[in-house]
Amino acid sequence: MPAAPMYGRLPIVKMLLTTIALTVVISAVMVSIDWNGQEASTAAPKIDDLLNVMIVLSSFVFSLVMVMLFYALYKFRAKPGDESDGEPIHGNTRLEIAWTLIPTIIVLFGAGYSWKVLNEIEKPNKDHVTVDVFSQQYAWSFAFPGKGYVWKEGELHVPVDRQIQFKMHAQDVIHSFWVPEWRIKKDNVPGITTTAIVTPDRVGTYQLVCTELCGFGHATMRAKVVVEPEAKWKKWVQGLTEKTPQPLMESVVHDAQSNPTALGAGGA
Ligand SMILES: [Cu+2]
Repeated sequence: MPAAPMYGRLPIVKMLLTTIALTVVISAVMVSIDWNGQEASTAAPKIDDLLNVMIVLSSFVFSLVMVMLFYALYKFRAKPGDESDGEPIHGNTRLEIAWTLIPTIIVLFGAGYSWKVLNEIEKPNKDHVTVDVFSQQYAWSFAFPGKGYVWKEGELHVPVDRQIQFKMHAQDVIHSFWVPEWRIKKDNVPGITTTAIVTPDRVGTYQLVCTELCGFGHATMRAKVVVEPEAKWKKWVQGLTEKTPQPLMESVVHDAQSNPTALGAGGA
């Protein structure tokens, strides 16, 4: 190693083993924590796996930095009575190559893996149900275009094990659609249609949360979500009598005109 002679050779093997041991301990603790709660869509386990892999990689980087930091603090500490300045060090080519190459590999791996997961979870299915989502300060409402645009405010029902394509229409400011158990989050942007693709795979009652700070009432901008067997869902939709109000229908038409090919699932 072309460092100044006083530093001698670094105990690379020992440092690496310590780093790996620390990575194992930190990863075990961090992965054992249930960060995201119940999984209730086909996307959820894939997203949680991705998160766990990123936690392990982050634990490795953190451990490596900590081991090198504490080694340097201990090994190169000033001797008692030493008032001199530290030696000027020019650089270390091998170290610089390592700290460029390792993060590059980790980031590229993360990007590739995320791309793969995103492709899988956003793959459109021909046999899907379309639901229009309307967001405005501070309420959610829903329309079912396949069922004559019947409309419901504050409560969303969807069939289990069917792909749902949510077409989002913000009426005023940017809101964001999030059902934590489904994991998927999608911005609702005034003037364009954004799409979220979700396949709920667990029957139950959940909560839709606005996850974009949208004004004073943001924290209360919630809606009830019910995932139920398809026959039950069909009955619920048939029971809806209200048609989508005109201003909301206009936003559907307007969004489609200003954005003729609705943004794909990969959009905003
Ligand atoms: Cu909102």
